[in-house]
Amino acid sequence: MTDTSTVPTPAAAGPADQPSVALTIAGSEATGGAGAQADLKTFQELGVFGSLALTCIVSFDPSADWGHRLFPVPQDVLREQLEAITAAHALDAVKIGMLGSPETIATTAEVLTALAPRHLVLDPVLICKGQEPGAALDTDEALKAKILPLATFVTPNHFESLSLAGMDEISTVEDLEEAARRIHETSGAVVLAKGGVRLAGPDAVDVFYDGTTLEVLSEPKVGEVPVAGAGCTLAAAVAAELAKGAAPLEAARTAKAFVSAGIRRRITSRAPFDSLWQGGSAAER
Ligand code: PXL
Repeated sequence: MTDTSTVPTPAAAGPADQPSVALTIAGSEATGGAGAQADLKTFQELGVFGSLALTCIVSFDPSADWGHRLFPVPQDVLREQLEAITAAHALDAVKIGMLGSPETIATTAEVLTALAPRHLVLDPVLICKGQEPGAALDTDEALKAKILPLATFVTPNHFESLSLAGMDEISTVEDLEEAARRIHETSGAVVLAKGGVRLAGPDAVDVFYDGTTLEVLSEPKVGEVPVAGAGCTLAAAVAAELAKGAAPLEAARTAKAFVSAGIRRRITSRAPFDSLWQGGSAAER
């Protein structure tokens, strides 16, 4: 028999030792590159306890140019998930990814209005490849009308910035700064507008604007092709950092570095796109 009398008893884990808790309201992307899978992996890597309310299930179609097949989660099932999560946890931050339909947006907006989380990070996923354009337009309008006003932090990509800022072109850093200003003015949220690989030049440039501070965040581009999961991971990393108590600009900087490492360590697959790896940052340490 092993003598355990000399083994110190570990201190009981008290509330002070607990990780911060974040929720993502997002869709599943089955291959694991984007969506809820990316969000939960990001929360875990950044030391935050993650919970998930699933909105839809996306299965790419390998025989149709990897277009999206989207199966929505029924509204009562989404509502039940949110009921369970909010009953169990005091949430330090909420991240919103793909909602996918005006109905899901309405349900989510209703629950979040009542919850009023301190940090609500919105990745305004406007267009999903393979979605019927008419339906996508309705979804975009609903997102702008019902979710954007609730957001405290929003992370639009190039296409989403054009739409949210009402601009025809964003081709320079100055354009992206203008977009960030406009989106802040209409939403009141802190904005991290992503240039990604869409702006010419050697660097992937994002613009942070909180109504006072305007900062251009820059990291060397890793290739010129977008990597799956970068947008989801960036917003999830911002939410994780805010949940831990970081200031918004600090959260944006940490998230950008986390995404850049994940892109450097991306994985290839038989799909025609690479996927960010959330373990990249830890692997480079
Ligand atoms: O990257 C945007 C995104 C978000 N959420 C889900 C997705 C995708 C893109 O494929 O499938 C579920």
